Amino acid sequence: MNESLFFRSVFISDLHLGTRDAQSERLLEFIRNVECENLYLVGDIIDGWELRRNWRWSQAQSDVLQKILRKARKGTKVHYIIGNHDEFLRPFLPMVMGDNITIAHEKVHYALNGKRYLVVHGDMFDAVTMTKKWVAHLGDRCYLFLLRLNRPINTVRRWFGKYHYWSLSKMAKQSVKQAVSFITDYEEVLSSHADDGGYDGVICGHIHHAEIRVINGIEYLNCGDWVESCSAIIEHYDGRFEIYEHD
Ligand SMILES: [Mn+2]
Repeated sequence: MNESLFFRSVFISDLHLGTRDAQSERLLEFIRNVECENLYLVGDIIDGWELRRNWRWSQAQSDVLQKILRKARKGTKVHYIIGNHDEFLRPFLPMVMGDNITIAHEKVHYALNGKRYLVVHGDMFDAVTMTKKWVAHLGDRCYLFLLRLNRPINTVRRWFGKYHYWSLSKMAKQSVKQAVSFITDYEEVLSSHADDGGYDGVICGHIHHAEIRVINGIEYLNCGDWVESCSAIIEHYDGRFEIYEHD
């Protein structure tokens, strides 16, 4: 990718700079070739958790920051929204750095399509989603246990003349499946939060799963990440939103 790409807005999240997993080279390639009016950094940009444990900061990671600052100097509005891994910035918010850089908990994006989007990392809904995740783990262990119970249960059933095989574990699996739908829960919780705030949609990150879909009339857009998938949400000049995947 050598030619410049022009977008109205670019949304990226979960860069996790400061970790060895950060795809800084590929990110650098993307940032270098992209031109936009708005650059949203949707949380977990600098991984303060990891830096505290194990300092890993490469030249490419510095270059990423330098390229972002350079964009701001040349007129791109840079909106840094903090996530859970960059919560060390929390005491200083909201923060304005010069004309074009702001750091905040959340932002409102006024899109070309006339709609209003809440831009937020999304970690504050962990309490809700994590509880379900815990239930899911519990469910998984229960499932194995139930699987072992299947045979004795059916033996007992046969004693009572019921020959049709009935699977307790199969029934349990249905409910585990629901509990495991962590991503779906997350997506639903975030879009209903945006709905409550009167927004048309939400643009977020956090779960490293890029997505654009409509949930109960609310547009849900997730930037994905730059650790594994190297994806972004882009707003075109014709008002369309799209998932960008860096190859
Ligand atoms: Mn996060």
